[in-house]
Amino acid sequence: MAFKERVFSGVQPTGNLHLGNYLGALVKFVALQEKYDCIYCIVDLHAITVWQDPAELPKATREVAAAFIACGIDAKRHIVFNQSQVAEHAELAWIFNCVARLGWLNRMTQFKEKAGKDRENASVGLYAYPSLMAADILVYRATHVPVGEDQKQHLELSRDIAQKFNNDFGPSIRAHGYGEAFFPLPEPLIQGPATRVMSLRDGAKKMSKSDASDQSRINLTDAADAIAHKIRRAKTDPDPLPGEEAGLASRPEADNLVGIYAALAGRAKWEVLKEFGGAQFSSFKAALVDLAVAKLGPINAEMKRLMADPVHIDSVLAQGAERAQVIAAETMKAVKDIVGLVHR
Ligand code: AQP
Repeated sequence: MAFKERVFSGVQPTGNLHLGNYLGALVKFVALQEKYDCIYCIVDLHAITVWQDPAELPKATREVAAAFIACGIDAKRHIVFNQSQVAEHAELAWIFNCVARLGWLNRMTQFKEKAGKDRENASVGLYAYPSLMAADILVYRATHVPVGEDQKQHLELSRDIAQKFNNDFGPSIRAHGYGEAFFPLPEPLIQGPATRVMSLRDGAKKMSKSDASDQSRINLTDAADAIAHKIRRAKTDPDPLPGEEAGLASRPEADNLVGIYAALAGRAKWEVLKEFGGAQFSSFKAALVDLAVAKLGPINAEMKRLMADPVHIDSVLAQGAERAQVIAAETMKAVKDIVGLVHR
């Protein structure tokens, strides 16, 4: 069965939105608006799988909404909302908890990383996170999901859940006239530059909101002088930049900075190296500061302007939630028919 093409993706309101989120997700979200119907969600139910200060969470939620809009997402043509306003996400996640297998969730590397050594003390929500993510996507029967490299494994699990639901309930899906398969198998959209932006302090670690060192990331809320300071202090090695991409192979920090430059400039890494091959990091970093400030400065200013009017942001989220819920409610009705749950 051919499914209507639709994009879904989410960002957690866990504070410190950074350059990795921008290049790995937001830039792609904006580009996809031209070709697809898009639903972009601030996944606050995911955020609370680890402790969030209730006094900070609303601000972090509005900050992601402001970043979406400031980067160029059109909340009128597409849908922008926060997850907890559409209860169907949690409802479908429960059904998916009953479809997904323990063995599948046991293999998820993000849980292992986030739970760390104190696994017994991690929340059940953190463990079941991938079921909720599958529900986020599939409650809209979305076909394409733009994400960074780190989310690839979760997306594969979403496909496994969709496939198992379609198989387990196949006769019921057909009996209710929903065709051969009810859920599409969502495709990850991971291609493009900067699918994995690394920490400025350690080229082996991804840039992350939860890194204890603020120097490890460029936040979208950083002012120009903070951006300059962080790039100048970014870890590098003593050699000049190579003239060709192969020369970056065992130099993760250099590779990361060249990758960031290329992604911000909309150029390929080899083109950047053609220009900067042989240069010292001091002059390359100066050029990177200029480029990063030119690209992120206007976004930062627009986010500030939007954040000054939380009532407006809340109304954008409420309108988005209303439109999202129409689609989600229709899916849940069908899912209840298919599973055999009596409903109104
Ligand atoms: N370093 C990164 N490079 C490229 N893409 C990235 N993404 C995150 N980090 C990088 C992508 O950003 C989107 C939103 O991510 P998220 O907020 O939902 O969760 P996350 O992946 O857990 O982000 P963080 O920064 O790593 O948060 P913490 O530290 O809380 O775990 C996703 O599409 C993600 O791929």
